[in-house]
Amino acid sequence: MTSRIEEAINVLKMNDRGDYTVPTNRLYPYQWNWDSGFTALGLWHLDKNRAWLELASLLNAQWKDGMVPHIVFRQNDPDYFPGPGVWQTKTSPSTSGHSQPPVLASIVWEMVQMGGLDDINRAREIFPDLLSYHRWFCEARDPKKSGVIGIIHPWESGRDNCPDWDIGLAGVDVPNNIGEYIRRDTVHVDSDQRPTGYQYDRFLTIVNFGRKVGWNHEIIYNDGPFLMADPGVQFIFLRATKDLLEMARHLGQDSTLHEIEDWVERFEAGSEWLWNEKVGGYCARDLRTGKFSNGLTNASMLSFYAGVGSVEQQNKSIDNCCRIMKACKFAMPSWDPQHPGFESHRYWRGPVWAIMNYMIARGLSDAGFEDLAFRVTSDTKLLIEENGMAEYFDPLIGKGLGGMNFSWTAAIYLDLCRDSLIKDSRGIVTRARAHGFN
Ligand code: 9WN
Repeated sequence: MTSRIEEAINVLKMNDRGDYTVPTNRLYPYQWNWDSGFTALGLWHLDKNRAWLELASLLNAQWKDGMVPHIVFRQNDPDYFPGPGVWQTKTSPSTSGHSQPPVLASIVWEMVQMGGLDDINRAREIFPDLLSYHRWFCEARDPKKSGVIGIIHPWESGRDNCPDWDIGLAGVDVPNNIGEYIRRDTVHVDSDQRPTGYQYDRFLTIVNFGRKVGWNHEIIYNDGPFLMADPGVQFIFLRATKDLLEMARHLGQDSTLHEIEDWVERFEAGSEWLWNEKVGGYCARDLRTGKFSNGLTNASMLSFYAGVGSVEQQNKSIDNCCRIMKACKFAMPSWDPQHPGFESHRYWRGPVWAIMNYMIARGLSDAGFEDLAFRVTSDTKLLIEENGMAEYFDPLIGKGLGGMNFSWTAAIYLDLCRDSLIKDSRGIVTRARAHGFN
């Protein structure tokens, strides 16, 4: 029987497309932004060059204004909808028109901390690209300098159909002529594990708006159909900015320090706007109406990862974290299981995601909640060991859901097992070589 470690290595090899990795075959046949970030972390344990190549190929698709798009289309693949013909960004390579949670700087900093001189040199090469990516977020996603990032599409959150977006999506007017389109995702995965038709109509309406205004992000931010603050993107961005600052110091990028320090201060202060006292945690909020989403998610639990919150706020979040963990066999569900709208198997409305758990556990551990961090990490390992490299997992029964042979699940598993990878005298993972990594 192949071990889960061997299976994880094999999954990364199967999904390898040369200089980038697809999330999984057929369901997601392109390169996704935060998927590539986490995948690079897993690859780093197997083949450092290949890991840096993963990031370089993603940054190769960076827009002139600094945005790193959420999907890079290197060919037209009928297995995925909506493809390049719908987005029409007129970029080379062809991409989608908005971004995704900016985990890149945190991943790079992690690789530098684990690595040696070569990793420092690689990080130095891409540092300017990471800096301009963060600058883009500050300018295009917080033009009023409020310290709150606004996302213009639920896809930008990476948590596509979370109940967080229900209030924002309710305000999206779907034109009668939205037209017939054929979804491809439900050909590959059971429709009860995927977003609904109601949500897809609205997802496409927002994309159509972006296309019509030539992906001008000033217009999209001011007049687009959807603008919400997301604790996920807010906290991931804040943590990544702190990591970028550490990296800037480490690499001697002194001229950038003031600018990055200002961003840290601005987004730490702005995060307060997401605190929902009624719920006792950080929640999504509509930027135009100020209306809160009233449930907690796995993104709410990233406040520790970003290092925000007073002692009182932290205590309230921890109480909720413990309550939610008690209600589930496996931490951390993507929506509060004791709240209406929880669906244990539908995408971001209940299931557990290994990448979210990776960040949550880091944050809890950084804040000194080691026992809770341990629970999140050991649940992640157990889920994968019992169910394989699934895209996401049912928090009540553990069943693997969505796409199988999933790159970021494999990558997180390898990172969790980093101390048990058997290496040869040159430090190369023995099983990885058999799969063509070196
Ligand atoms: C839309 C690739 C991506 C992830 C997202 C996840 C899902 C796409 C989709 O798959 O989104 O971007 O078509 O469902 O929600 O987080 O990056 O794995």
